[in-house]
Amino acid sequence: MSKVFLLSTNYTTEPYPVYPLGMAVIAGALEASGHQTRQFDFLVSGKSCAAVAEAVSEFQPEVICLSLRNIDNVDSFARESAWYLAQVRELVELLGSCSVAPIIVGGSAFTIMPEEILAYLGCHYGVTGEGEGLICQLIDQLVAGEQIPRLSNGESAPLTGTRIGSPLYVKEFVDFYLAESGQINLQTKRGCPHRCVYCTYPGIEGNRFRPLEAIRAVDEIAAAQRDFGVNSFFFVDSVFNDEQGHYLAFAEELERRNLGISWTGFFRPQGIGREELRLLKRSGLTALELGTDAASDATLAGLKKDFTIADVLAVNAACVAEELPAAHYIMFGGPDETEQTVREGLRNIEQIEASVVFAFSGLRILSGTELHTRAIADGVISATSSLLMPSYYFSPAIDPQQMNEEILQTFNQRREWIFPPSEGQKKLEVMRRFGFRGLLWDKLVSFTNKPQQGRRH
Ligand code: B12
Ligand code: SF4
Repeated sequence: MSKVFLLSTNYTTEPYPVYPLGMAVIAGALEASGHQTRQFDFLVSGKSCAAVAEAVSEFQPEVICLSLRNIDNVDSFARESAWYLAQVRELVELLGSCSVAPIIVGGSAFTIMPEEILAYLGCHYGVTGEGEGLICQLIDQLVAGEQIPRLSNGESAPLTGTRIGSPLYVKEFVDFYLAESGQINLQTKRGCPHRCVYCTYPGIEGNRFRPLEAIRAVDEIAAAQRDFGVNSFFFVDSVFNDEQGHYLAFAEELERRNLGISWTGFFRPQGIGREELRLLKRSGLTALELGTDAASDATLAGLKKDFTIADVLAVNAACVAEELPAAHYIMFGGPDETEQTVREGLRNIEQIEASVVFAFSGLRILSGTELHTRAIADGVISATSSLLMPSYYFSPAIDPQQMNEEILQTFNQRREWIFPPSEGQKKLEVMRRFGFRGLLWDKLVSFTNKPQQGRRH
């Protein structure tokens, strides 16, 4: 048995604070294999370096595990102002000053650019991908004085079913996130088989859907409800509505158990009709976040989305009919965007009824994606450019400034259309000050004026 200190380095509160689920899963695996853990959440501590130092000095760990969730906030207007790694490097230096324990870093952000991040942060070791299987073995080896590789892949074969770890929640953290965000998070499946050009998710989680057994997933929800009083969840699956229909089996089990919880998640806007939505609603679904991603058929094809605007409008109509608030996330300026597709896209958005639309300008280029290759081919960046600091892809066929002005002109006309992203953040902060908690964007949707929703104010 070894003493392992786990630190969640994430401190951003955009769009709201999110429970450090990656750290919780790693802690769960370590405890299950007999290690003694202490979890520390930098955000919950009030971003206090003194508290980190005190906790490490008091716990005297043999190994330190760092969980790295975000690099930056993927907003081209923010760029370096929302880059989180400098603060994390300071934390690594601090840990080195108060402990001799080796530091292992992992997490979704780490997995995107492991070599560069490991070098920048100055940690001893790094683990990419799913960490709960390998970490226990690595720690045993380290504590036994054996050599381990500087960088390891979490799993040679993706974990399935019962091998996917369960989170070990900490009461103090749950209370903090419930008070700040009104919900905590859970995962019902991993992976995504789609190949959208900009997306890192299949690289982080693998390109196959790997669901938890429905009974086990609902057991975890029931345990969080029983042990911590959680009644509202975000299911963090890359895509909740898998084509195989595991999500429906999960919803049926959730409905059968009648726990009275509410939940939301990320959906792909294709192939969900009113019947599916009715089942999901009975199981507690209160709102959908839709990965619409582009606003015209040409730019959807440019992102390799494999669905069309007609699919998006059909899913949206089903949401409106079932009175389920939906938010569409749409990025302008991606591959094959032209002045014409921007205008066409804005006209298409006007057809999306009774929903929130979050628009983004440019796409963050991340390692291992097809967009990275395309950005080099289109001359947006060079093959040797580092992606550690944010770089954004803008189609060479558009003028980004002119595009932003056009989006702004259209988006200014509706309070539920949000651009630039910082406007959304401001709206959420006002609502938070008024005591609202949860997703918050769903409060911007109204179903009472349905006939007017295609029109401008
Ligand atoms: C769901 C999700 C959201 C939801 C979260 C809802 C909620 N209540 O939790 C929402 C929409 C709110 C959101 C917001 C944001 N997100 Co987000 N999100 C995700 C997503 C899809 C899943 C994250 C998750 O919880 N996974 C489940 C847990 C269990 O997995 P995990 O944390 O990766 O941990 C595993 C491994 O990484 C590893 N591991 C983790 N820690 C450690 C530590 C050690 C030592 C080891 C060995 C291993 C290890 O083992 C764990 C178990 O296998 C990921 C993409 C993805 N598929 O990973 C993006 C992702 C994490 N998000 C990202 C970003 C940028 C953001 C935002 C900054 C965007 C914004 N401007 O709003 C915010 C920040 C939110 C915040 N406050 O931190 C990026 C981060 C990378 C980057 N580009 O910087 C990702 C990777 C997506 C992307 N664009 O590439 N997000
Ligand atoms: S954007 Fe969504 S559907 Fe496409 S690869 Fe990423 S997670 Fe899968």
